[in-house]
Amino acid sequence: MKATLLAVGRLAALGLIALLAAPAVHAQASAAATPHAAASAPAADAPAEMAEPPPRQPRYLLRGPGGRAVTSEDFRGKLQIVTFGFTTCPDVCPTTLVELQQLLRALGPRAARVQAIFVTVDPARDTPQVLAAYTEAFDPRIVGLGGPEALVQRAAESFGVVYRKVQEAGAAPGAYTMDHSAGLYVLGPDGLWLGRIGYGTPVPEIVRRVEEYIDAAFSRR
Ligand SMILES: [Cu+2]
Repeated sequence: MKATLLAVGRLAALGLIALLAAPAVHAQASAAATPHAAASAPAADAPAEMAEPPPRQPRYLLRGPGGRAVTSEDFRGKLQIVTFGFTTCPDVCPTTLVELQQLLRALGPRAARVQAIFVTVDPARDTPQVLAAYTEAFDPRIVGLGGPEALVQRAAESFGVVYRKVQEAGAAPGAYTMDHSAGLYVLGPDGLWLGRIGYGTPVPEIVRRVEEYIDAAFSRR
């Protein structure tokens, strides 16, 4: 075991040396281009990370079941697990909602600590009734929120979520689909941003992360 680790260590060291040596060779070949490449290489990761800066406190005012107004303040004291999508989404949204369903089941009684929220980015078609029927089919504890387009747009911006209508030329007015940011956005019981769980995260990992958030938020109460 130790010998293996040592061997791996040596290999890693050799790899590191090779990496360190490589830019030197480049520097000799093209002195002008290398400082540029060296400067942009570490920075290349940064903009991707910064593309969706986590807002400190996402806020929304939307329409919930029955058309009543629902705001980000209404779930104070609970962890909010929010996802954006639309009910006629062929794959990403149904997958995400099945994950929410499995998360709520796995949490058992601790599910009372969280509020799962599905925000439609297609409020024209996803009326409160359509939304309620959709979310209830996965788990009655998932609340569907929508509302006038302007409010949905503002809510999405608040979370750093982007979406757009995709319609083929010549298609009927109602024949369109939506592109949208996927994943679960987690807010603490104080409404502050806690993190994002990326789309495709295995359910056990989602459960583990949410349990960590619950522990951190409620252990000292
Ligand atoms: Cu979707």
